[in-house]
Amino acid sequence: MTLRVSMFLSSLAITQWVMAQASFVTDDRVAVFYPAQYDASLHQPSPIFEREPAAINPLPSDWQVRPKFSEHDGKTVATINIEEGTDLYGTGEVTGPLRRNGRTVGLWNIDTPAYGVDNGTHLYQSHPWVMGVRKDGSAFGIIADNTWKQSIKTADREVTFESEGPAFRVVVIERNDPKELMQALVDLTGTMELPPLWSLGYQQCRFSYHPDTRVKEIADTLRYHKIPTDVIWMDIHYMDSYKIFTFHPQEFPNPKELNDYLHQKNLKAVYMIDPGVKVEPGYFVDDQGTAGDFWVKDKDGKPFVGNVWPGPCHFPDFTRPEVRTWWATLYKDYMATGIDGVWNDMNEPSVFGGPDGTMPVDNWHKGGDGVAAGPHARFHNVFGLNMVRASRQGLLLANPQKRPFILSRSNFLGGHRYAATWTGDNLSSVEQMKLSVPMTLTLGLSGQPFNGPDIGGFCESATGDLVAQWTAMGVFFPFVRNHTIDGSVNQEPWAFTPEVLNACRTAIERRYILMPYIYTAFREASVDGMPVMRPLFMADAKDLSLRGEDQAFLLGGDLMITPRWAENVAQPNGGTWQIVDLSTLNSKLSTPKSDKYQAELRQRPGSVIPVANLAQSTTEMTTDSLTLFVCLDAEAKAQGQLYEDEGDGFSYREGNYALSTLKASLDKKILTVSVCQTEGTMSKPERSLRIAYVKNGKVQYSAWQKGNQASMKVKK
Ligand code: NBV
Repeated sequence: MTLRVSMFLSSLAITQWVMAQASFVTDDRVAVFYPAQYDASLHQPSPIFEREPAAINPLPSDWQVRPKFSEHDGKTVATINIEEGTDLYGTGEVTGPLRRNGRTVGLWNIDTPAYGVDNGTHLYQSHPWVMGVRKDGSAFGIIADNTWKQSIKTADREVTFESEGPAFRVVVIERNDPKELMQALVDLTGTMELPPLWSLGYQQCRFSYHPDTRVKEIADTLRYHKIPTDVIWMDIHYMDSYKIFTFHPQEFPNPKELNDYLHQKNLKAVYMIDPGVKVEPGYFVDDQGTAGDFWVKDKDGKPFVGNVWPGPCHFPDFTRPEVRTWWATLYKDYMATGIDGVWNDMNEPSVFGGPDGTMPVDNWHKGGDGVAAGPHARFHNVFGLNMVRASRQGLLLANPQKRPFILSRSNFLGGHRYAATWTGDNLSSVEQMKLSVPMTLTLGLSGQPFNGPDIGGFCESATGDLVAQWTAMGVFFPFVRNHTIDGSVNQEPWAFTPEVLNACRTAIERRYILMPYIYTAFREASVDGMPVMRPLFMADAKDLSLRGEDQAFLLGGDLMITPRWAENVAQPNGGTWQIVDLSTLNSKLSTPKSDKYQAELRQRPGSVIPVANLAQSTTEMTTDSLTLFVCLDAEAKAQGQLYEDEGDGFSYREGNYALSTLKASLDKKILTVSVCQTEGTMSKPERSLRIAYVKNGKVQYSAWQKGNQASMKVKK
């Protein structure tokens, strides 16, 4: 049967479900459970799913993970019993440890500046998703398909979703291991589209670099100090009176000239756009929105007005397709100034002085395209998601040949399809630096692979020591941006001591030389849903000693990163992961032999990691010369992958890419590595290759060799 469940429900009388809970299972081990009082019009079409789970078969009697639905104290509840010894993960953007057993998380997106280590249970975005990994390594995922205000409680034997909204359905996915589970999740929610390569580089930000001469000075200083960088960010001060889609007439009189200046230095420019539109007759965005009647309404049907940076603001009703289309058109002239990417902030939405710092729940949204009109209570948690959906449409309209890059503070499960994210207004403290590891890992396990914290910390002033420590580790996160609040001390790598500057440069250089490997990990995320940054337990889901490790982590599948401050980290079995000393790579690298900040890198036995020569930006990076780091397994073999394409644009969709298998084997002391293109039509010029054979903490290099194969005689 190929009918969608939503069609099923709308065609059958709701009373059919009153007596019994309905459940379906698809033939790919996805079960959908409906409570008796389920009303599809209050939930569907779901923003979570790109592909609605299809109803195919009745639920098998041995299906284990089943919700029980109930109602009490005016709340709708789904309770799911879980097997003893199950480790729980996910639950979205939260502080606290990676292992989520015994936690309560509120799902109601709010602006939470300077959140603390212990109170980050209720932040800027919501992911009604819990991942369970049983003792035997098998995994399941639970989605509460519900945008209304709710909470997740995770006890050792029970997961509870408790909502203030109407009865909601629950989707359960069963898989053999966590990796398969992540794949199954994106099979339903859609994958993140491949981001532009430049967005994987180092990014420099503050609230705010202004005027434009200060931005140029930052660009010049980055290049002067030879800190590889791809992006400089423009925060709210670039605007005229905080009016979105405008530029400050004195401070940013010629954005095109500024952006050209940055581009000449191989830097990209990302600018902020908030959702609040200043109420001001004569301001083109406000005039257009009012003429189109595009605003969110208050309970009396009048355009809602709330205060944000510009003062009183209107808010576009992004639930409406015609509003999204209008919003998209605003980006055309704006992006034509040479803006490369967009930063959507304050989109919980944050409303100064509003209830919970947002809009009243009885504000009204009109919906459309099958989405019924409804109160803000229903659409609050997806305000950010719908905004970035519209922004993405706008970036594509403005530049159809470029991959959109949007960073969003607020979002919802499934919103990774539209935007990357960061973890909002953290603090410049050692605790928060350490916390940024489980936070980033948890967001990755919650379906958002492209995320990271403000490196150095946002609120308050950082010390040089903190910036060096955080950068040394943060360069191995998916999103790498140094950012700080208005009024704090300067936080650029050179703002402290030569030691801090050198440590930051070394760390950032390590990211840039690893870029072919990192880009390959992003490509995997965009195809298979595997997080770019992964918990150690993903190396071996059956090894219970790895389940709680949240200091050390994996970048892709083959590199284990241990921050310098980490203590007693767990080690995966299956052979010794070999220490990789990148300082030996290239005499031009400034990587010092010893430095008290750099993280320890270990390579998985049986892997090949492609490494590029150092470049100052991804624009200058090339894969024509590659060093292949080889760590052999017990059978003296190793394998890896390399993904290459144009780094931007969509020609890869037509096959213009090269996916290669890197294969290594040792035979009679001769180590041979080959690069064999297995997919894609992009032809690579003849390369220069060399092998870096990693063993016992040492690296032996071969000579550079032309072609797709290199070999060397290895010393004992
Ligand atoms: O636009 C200013 C800031 C921004 O720098 C930060 O990253 C956001 O999370 N924004 C919040 C507004 C309020 C900051 C106090």
